[in-house]
Amino acid sequence: MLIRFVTGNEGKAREAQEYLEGITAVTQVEYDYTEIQSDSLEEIAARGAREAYESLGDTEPVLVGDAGLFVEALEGFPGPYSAYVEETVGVERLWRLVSDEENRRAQFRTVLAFADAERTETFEGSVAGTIVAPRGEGGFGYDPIFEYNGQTLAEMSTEEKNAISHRGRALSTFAEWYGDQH
Ligand code: ITT
Repeated sequence: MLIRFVTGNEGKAREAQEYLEGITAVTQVEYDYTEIQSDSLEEIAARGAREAYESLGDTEPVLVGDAGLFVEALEGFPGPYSAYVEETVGVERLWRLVSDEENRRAQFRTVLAFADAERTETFEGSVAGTIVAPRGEGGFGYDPIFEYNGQTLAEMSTEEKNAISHRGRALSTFAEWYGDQH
């Protein structure tokens, strides 16, 4: 059995393999699927997975992931636009925008979409935290401004971050479902 993980990032395919050990093999495939404009990660990932499955030749199932940071006071912004906002607005300016707000709660969310010949299914993982002034040198993206239990994700070791990771939680939920099917 084999699942094709659609990503430009080899590390993500390796991480998926760790969660699916003993259930299925995972290979990385690069495919530039259409990212539809939507405020729903589920819809973006599901459409991407369906398109990838049909374009790559309908053999092994595919898995597509989409993630983002959802700030409560900003109605979920930057959400699905997180990569674009990181490149344009930047993390420091996003912090300044949120610093004026009383409610600084935010969630990181990952949605994984699975597609095969019969179905498209989505699986979610999330972690709740608080937006703070940037601290820490580790991690990537919004990690320096996302605080969980008194530490920003950029102040945590890789092991500490992985233990609470939204991506890891989505992968566990998927692995449990996929394991039950086989
Ligand atoms: P793919 O090749 O897998 O599509 P991507 O860069 O589109 O990678 P994601 O969908 O996983 O990445 O995440 C979108 C953006 O959300 C990413 O560029 C970061 O800005 C942010 N992000 C996601 N997960 C994060 C995390 O754990 N810590 C900090 N920022 C994160």
